[in-house]
Amino acid sequence: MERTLVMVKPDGVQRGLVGPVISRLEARGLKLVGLKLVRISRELASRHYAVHQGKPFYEPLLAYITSSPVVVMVWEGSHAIAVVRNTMGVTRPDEAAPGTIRGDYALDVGRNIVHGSDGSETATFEIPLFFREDELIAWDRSVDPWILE
Ligand code: IDP
Ligand code: MG
Repeated sequence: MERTLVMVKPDGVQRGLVGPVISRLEARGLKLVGLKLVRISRELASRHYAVHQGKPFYEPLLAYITSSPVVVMVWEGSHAIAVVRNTMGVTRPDEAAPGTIRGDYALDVGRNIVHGSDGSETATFEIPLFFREDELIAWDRSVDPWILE
C-alpha cells in the first residue's frame, strides 16, 4: 500500500472543485486517510516547493499557493502515487488528456488545480509537512475486497 499527498490548490477551492477532485479519487478506489483545509504560510510553501527554488516560476508559484486556502489530503491504495498522477494529468493543462482533472478543469500551468506527490520519496517528505501521524486514520473499508484482489 502507498500513501500520497494530494492538494486542491487555491484555484480549485475558489472554483468549487474540491468535490469533483475527491469524487474522482474515491471512485477510482483510493481510500482517504487524512483531510484538512489549510492556509499555507510562505514558510511552509517554501519547504513544500524547495525543489523549485531558483526556477523562473518559483516566486509566482509561492504567491499562488499562499493566496487562498487549500485542501490537503492523504490517499492510500496500491500504486496510489502513480494512480493519482495519472488521474491528475500532466503538469501543463494544455497538454493534459481529456478525462484527467487538469485536462477537464484547467487551462494554465500556473493555475492547474491539483498537486500530487511525484514519487515515494516525495510522498514521504510531503505528507509530514501537512499532517501529524495521529491525523492520519487507518480504517477498514467494507468494499475493499471488491476493489483490491
Ligand atoms: P507537478 O505539480 O505536476 O508535479 P512540477 O513540475 O512539480 O509539476 O511543478 C510544480 C508546480 O509549479 C506546477 O504544478 C505548477 O503549478 C507550477 N509550475 C510548474 N512549471 C511552471 C511553469 O513553467 N510556469 C508556471 N508555473 C509552473
Ligand atoms: Mg511536482
